[in-house]
Amino acid sequence: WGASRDDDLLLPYSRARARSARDCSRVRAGSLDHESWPPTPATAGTRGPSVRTFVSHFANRAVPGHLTRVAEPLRTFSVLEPGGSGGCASRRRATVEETARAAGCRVAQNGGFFRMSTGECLGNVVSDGRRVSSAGGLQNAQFGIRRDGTLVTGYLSEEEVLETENPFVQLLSGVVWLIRNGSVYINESQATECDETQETGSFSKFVNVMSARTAVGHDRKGQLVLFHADGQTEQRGINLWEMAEFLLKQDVVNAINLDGGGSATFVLNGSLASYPSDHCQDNMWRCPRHVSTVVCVHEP
Ligand code: M6P
Repeated sequence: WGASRDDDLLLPYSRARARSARDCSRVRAGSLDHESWPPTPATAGTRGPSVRTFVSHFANRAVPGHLTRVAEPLRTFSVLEPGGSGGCASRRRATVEETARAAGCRVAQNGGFFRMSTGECLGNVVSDGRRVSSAGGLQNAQFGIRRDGTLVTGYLSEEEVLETENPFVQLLSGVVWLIRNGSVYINESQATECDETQETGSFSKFVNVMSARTAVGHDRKGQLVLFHADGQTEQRGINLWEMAEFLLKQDVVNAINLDGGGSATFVLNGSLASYPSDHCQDNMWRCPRHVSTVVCVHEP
């Protein structure tokens, strides 16, 4: 997006100011709407991630995917830069397999949005305590973990992202806060989020089109939840409403939509375990896209 956007800052942010649809101004200071879920004490015998493979029906279409729950996300969940540390600064793009193998992830999926043309990481990225990309207060759905294990979902001003008392140790940005406090929050997201972070088309198309999808959130037990569904934009897969309904049935309380389409990739123990829709150079085959950040579940 254009650099001139930086000039129309809301300083200081005033809640009284009506926000227009597709508001892509940046909010530096103050407090934006988000939900905080207190850390759940580790239970004895908690093991690694539980991965469920599904083929579920969405309006009579059979769609395959995975649902992963992580009991101790503070110790076992990381947001990774593409190809490892320094990847955002150098606008690197890597397959999820490359990034996940190097980091020893048991489960990994593609994460945040990026500029397809430049590889630029979009939005906030805090990876193992290092802040490597900034949304600058752009209103898009965020998901993060604070140092004490608090799970945070929703909108954050720049000031809130930089807070030092209980800082974010992991943070990434999506587009559309799918579920807020147990209710679908798509209409509200569509009215208030910046849609320049996605390149699928109009905001309405982005929400409603059938495609491969991924999401991150947490359930009522405080477990981190990763969702992935295979698809192909306009041909196979699910829309954001269907993903949100599925997650609600899985007891998910807060969740945000991450990058989908040809970027949607699920990797289990370093190997591709999804059917990506991106085409290889030879159009007959499908290849996992070189993407930006990765969400990774690893050993403590
Ligand atoms: C490009 C190619 C295709 C891909 C299409 C849609 O044309 O990369 O292989 O299928 O984009 O990609 P997406 O679903 O991510 O928008």
